[in-house]
Amino acid sequence: MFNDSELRLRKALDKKTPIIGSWIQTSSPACAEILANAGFAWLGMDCEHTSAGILGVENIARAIHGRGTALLVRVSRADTIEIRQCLDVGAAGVIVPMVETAAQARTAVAAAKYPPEGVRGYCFGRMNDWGSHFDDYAATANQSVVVIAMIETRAGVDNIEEILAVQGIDGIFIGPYDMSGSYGVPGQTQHPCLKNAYQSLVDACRRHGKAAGQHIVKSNPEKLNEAVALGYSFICLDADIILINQSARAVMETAKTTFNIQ
Ligand code: 3PY
Ligand code: MG
Repeated sequence: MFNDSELRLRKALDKKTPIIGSWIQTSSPACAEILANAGFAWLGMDCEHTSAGILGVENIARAIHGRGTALLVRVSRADTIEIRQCLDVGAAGVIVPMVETAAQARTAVAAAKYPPEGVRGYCFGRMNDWGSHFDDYAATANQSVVVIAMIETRAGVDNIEEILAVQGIDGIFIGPYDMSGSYGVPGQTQHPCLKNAYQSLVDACRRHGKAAGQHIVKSNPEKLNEAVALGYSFICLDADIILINQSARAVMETAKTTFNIQ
C-alpha cells in the first residue's frame, strides 16, 4: 500500500516541484529514524556502496514506516531480482546507479513494473501488508513505484536523450563524485566541464518533462538555492555519515577551544 509520503513523492516528481531527501549510508535503522523524524520527505538507502542487502532494506523500511518519509533504494545495478526484492520489502522506488544506456533504463523499469509493462513478479509481501492489500497494491503499483536513473558518467550524459525517452523513467539523479571521476577531475565536482554536463542534463529533463535530481553531498544554503534556481526538483542533501561527521567534529572543536585542548 502506498502511504501519504510515497504519494507526495510521486506527485512532486510528476509536477517537478522541489522535494528534499537525504541519504542513508550506515544501513542503521536508528539513523534512518532520526533522519525521517527530522522531516526529510524521502530517504535514499545506499545498497551500491554498502553491505546492507535486502534484509537491511527491510529493516530500514520498518524503522521509518509511518514517519512521513518515503524510502528509495539505490540498488547495486539494474538487476531484475534485486529491484523486485527492494520493492517487495517496502521501498517506494529505486535509484539505479551508473545508467549509461536506454537498455539499462528499460531493464530497471521492467523490473519495477508488473506485466504487461514489466516483469515484476507478484507475491504476498511487506509492501501489500502480507497479502491483506494485495488487490489495492497490485492495481496501483505501476503508477506509484518510482524509478530514477542515476547519471554519473560521460556515457550517461552522451546518451541522455535515449535514457529519458524510456517510458517509466521518472527522472534522473546526478552523482557528482562519479561524474568527476568519469570526466577525469576526481573530487572536483564543480569543475566547469562538469557544470556544463549538469546543465545539459537539466535541459534534457526539461525537454522530456522529467524530474532532474542532484545529490548535494555536502550541502549548504547557497548550493541548495543554486540547485533550485537551476531547475533541480529531486534534491538529496548530505547523508547520515556526513551529518554525524560534521556535528561530531564541530562539537569536539568547540570543546577543544573551551578547554584549550591541543
Ligand atoms: C556520486 O557522487 O557518485 C554519488 O553516487 C552520490 O550519491
Ligand atoms: Mg556514484
